[in-house]
Parts: sequence; C-alpha cells; structure tokens
Amino acid sequence: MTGVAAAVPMTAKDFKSDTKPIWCPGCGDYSVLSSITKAFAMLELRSQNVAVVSGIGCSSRIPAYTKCYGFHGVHGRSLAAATGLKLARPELTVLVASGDGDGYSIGGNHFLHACRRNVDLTYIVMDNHVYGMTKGQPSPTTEPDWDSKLSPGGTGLRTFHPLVIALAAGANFVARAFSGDPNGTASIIAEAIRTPGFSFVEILSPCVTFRPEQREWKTKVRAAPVQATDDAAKAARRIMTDDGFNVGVLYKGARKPYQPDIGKGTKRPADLEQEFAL
Ligand SMILES: Cc1ncc(C[n+]2csc(CCOP(=O)(O)OP(=O)(O)O)c2C)c(N)n1
Ligand code: SF4
Repeated sequence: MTGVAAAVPMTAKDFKSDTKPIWCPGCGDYSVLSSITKAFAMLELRSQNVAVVSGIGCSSRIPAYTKCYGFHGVHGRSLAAATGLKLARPELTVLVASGDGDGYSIGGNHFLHACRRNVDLTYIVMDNHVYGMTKGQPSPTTEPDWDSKLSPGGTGLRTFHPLVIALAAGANFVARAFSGDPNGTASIIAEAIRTPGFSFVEILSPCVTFRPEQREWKTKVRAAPVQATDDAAKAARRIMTDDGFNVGVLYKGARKPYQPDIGKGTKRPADLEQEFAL
C-alpha cells in the first residue's frame, strides 16, 4: 500500500451542480445536460479538468448546471472565450454550449473561424430553430414558412446549413444528435471530445414552448444509414441531400489541432507595449 487512495471515477451525477434547471417542463435541453454529464463520466474525466463555456440563451444555461469550471459569457461570444481558455490552458477539456441564435446569428462569424482554426474544442449547439429565451423570434435555422406572431407568413428566408458550413470552414469532426436519445447523444459527445481538433455536434433539441410541433422530431430521427467518412466532400454531399434527421457521426477528419507554443517564447503584454512605445 502506498497510502495514496486511487481516484474514484466520477459518475454522471457527480458532474451535475446543485442548481436546479429552470427550463420549461419537456424542454430538450434537460436531456442534453444529462448527455453531457454522461459523456464526461464515460471518458473518466475529473471536474477540475473540465470547463464548460457558453453564451446567452436557454441552452447557454448549461454551465450553471454542471459541476466543472464554467463561463456563462456574452451572447454569441462563447467560442471566442473558449478559444482563449483552451490556448492558455491546453490541459483542460473545454466544451462549448450554444443555441442556434447564439451560435449562428450573432456568433456566426466566430463559428466560421473556430472551424478554420481547429483548436481542440467540442462545440455543441442545441438547435430548436428558434430564439427560445427571448420568446420565439426566428433564428437562422428556422424554416422559411414558419408562421408565428413575430414572423407572420414566415420569413421567407433560406435556412443556414450549419453542418455543411462547418465542413467547408474546416471543422475536424461533424455530427448530428437528438436530445430524445440521451445515451446516443452522450456517445457522440464523448467521441467528439476524444477526437482532437474542433468538433462540432448539432443537437436537435425541441423548444416545446415556442415550437411545440418539434415534439414530433422523435418520430422523424433515424440513425444515419452510412458510417462516418473522412472525405469532407462526400460528407457535405450526404448532409446536403438528407432531410436533416440523420443522426450520428457524419465526418471525422485528421487535421492537426492548432496549439501555438505559449510557453517561454511568448512575450508579456508589458514587454510588447514597450516595443511599440513612441
Ligand atoms: C448582445 C445581445 N443581443 C441580444 C441579446 C438577447 N438574446 C438573449 S438570448 C437570445 C437568443 C437565444 O436564442 P438561442 O441561442 O437559439 O437559444 P435558446 O434560448 O433557443 O436556447 C437573444 C437574442 C443579448 N442577450 N445580448
Ligand atoms: S423557451 Fe424553449 S428552449 Fe427555452 S426553456 Fe422553454 S422550451 Fe426550452
């Protein structure tokens, strides 16, 4: 006996905080929270080595409900904060949680460049095709003919296609999951975390309050009929031609993550200031 107790693996429950979620009853985000904590437990992570970063929205409440380091940031800026954190503390597992409004409207530009940079982050977007927190405005993934008080007759606008855009911009891992399958979603999140580089997981997560018809998603989703490919063009073609309900890992690449050396060679801000002093 060495006298050093072996670390007891953490369970999914250990990763849940004591803060009670205030989502509407039936919201898909409850299951996504369970999937995240299950994935952490599956990977035998420890909460002191994990950070969950978000922006603003119902979905972005996730960090408060997990027992890890957390940052509930500014609307649309979760990826900027997470990128800085991961570069400064590469030993941390960094999971970024967002919604379709947060991630694709105000945060759309950060999404493109996060894919391009390929920093080792896992980015999950709880997509409910609506702004839930601010009471039902259409988002970039809202169907053009979705009729609502705030969009009478529908917006008529073409929808944003996040998975294909992620592929084109350089994401190294692309998957789709459904909140109604918490175990399947947990496995996908775990694989996303395990895969080096920028991993993007679109999670169909119904907003039962503003899009009650999304309860029907459970009858529409199915496992993707083919295995993940490492050919981005093939993956893009498949995703462009499916109906948005094929679930699973769709693309897995082998791009080297971006991790600059921020060790000894890095200048301190004060030294840089001196160099540029007039
Ligand atoms: C800079 C800024 N602009 C707008 C808002 C208002 N706002 C808060 S959440 C939100 C949209 C949330 O929608 P989504 O990201 O889809 O998340 P959901 O609530 O559906 O999970 C908006 C527009 C804000 N908080 N900050
Ligand atoms: S408004 Fe929609 S997304 Fe927000 S908690 Fe309620 S059901 Fe969930």
